[in-house]
Amino acid sequence: MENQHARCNHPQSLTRRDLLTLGAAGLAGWALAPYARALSGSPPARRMNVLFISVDDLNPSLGCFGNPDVQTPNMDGLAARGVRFTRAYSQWPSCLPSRASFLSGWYPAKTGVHDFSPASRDGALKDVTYLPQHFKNNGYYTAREDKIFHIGKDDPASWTLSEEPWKDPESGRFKPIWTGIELKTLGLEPHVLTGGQYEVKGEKGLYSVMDVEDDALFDGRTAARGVELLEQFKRDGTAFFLALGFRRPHQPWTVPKKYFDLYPPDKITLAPGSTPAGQNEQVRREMTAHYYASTTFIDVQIGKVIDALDRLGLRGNTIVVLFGDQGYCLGERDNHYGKGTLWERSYHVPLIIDVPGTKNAGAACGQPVGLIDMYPTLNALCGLPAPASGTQGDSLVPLLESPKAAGRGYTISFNSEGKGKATLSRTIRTAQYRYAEKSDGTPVELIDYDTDPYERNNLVDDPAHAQVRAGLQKQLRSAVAAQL
Ligand SMILES: [Ca+2]
Repeated sequence: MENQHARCNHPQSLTRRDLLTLGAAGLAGWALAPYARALSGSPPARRMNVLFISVDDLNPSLGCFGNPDVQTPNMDGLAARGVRFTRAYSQWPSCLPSRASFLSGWYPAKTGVHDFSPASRDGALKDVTYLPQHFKNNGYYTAREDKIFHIGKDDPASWTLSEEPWKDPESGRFKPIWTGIELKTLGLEPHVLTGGQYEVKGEKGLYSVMDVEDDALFDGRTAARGVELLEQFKRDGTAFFLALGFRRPHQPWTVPKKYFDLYPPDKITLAPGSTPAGQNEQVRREMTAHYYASTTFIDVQIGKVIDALDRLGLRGNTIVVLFGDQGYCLGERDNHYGKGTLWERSYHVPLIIDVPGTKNAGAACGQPVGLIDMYPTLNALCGLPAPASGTQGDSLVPLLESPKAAGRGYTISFNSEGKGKATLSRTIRTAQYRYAEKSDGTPVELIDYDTDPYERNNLVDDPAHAQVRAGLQKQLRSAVAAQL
């Protein structure tokens, strides 16, 4: 395990006994994995399945990404068997534009999806081949459980099977239900032990401490249904692309009591140097605790699905991809909560790719990558051709094979410049820096993450960094121009 420690950016997370146990078990099992050719550059000897796990608003506050306070043994175990990307970014810091981007393989500048309004085939997306659709076109059984495009937004052409976690008892049909009315729809309001509302800078919402089992809630249902489908795929010998869309830790933070009990607010570590002025420290502690409780709840659901993969003997020919659709701020900068900015914690996401038979189990890759890179990566791993509508990201296979390789060297992301405005601000992230500017070229900020992980010091007008700024500006503008 020494090599794993050497490769890990956050050694404290790998000292945990559960991770070591899982990692050792994974490595021992994999030495004999027969389907290890997916990384070789040639089509795999046997068709690889895909388990595509999307977790709403999941930031990298996970054990395996260096936060020892958060209990995520199942995601840590996945990371111990795969490669985790420690500088992965969404292409937009909110749900639908981010999802439209990674599902189409196009940057938001090309998708035209910049708010919640568009449907899956609006505008430029009319004839796009979405990622699951591409797998379906190539003979895969593609299945969706819950939030992949968005709640109430779907693309029927993408799926063999498309399911919500709730059926209308009168019509017997699936109906998409907003998270805010989950408890009412499921008749679970009497099971709220306690709860509360909060309103802080950037975010408002609520939490509910529940006296129910996991499966009573949508995410528990999604995991259970995922397990059923894996059993069906195994029984029928079906090549599958199974997409599970978990809703939490997106708020409201409604999870069973046992998860809240893991995180007493007075034990929470707040971001070092975060400014306490103007915000109640107790509220900040509680919000962080509730976010962590929701993260652990999801970790347990993911564990159920991954355990099923192992139990059914599907692990050896199933690629597992796990990611957050964008990040989530917990007051680290300017007391801001939620998402919607191009600040680091608003769009930095965990990304773990577990390819059976990899020689790099447990490795960390620190090269900047984007969710947009998932589509060409899965194509390459499964031996599929490029889709007719093309993809704008880059395959991560070279980084999966050599996590210390150079890679593209940057990731670019976009955000709206205001409600109703068509113009987009943009940012470029390298391993060390992030530079952002407005659509008219006005520089906004330059952060050096080697010395300033919490973005306290904007260097955009610092004469000593003028050359760095000019280089990043040129790189950003060239990359943006190439997409249009
Ligand atoms: Ca989201």
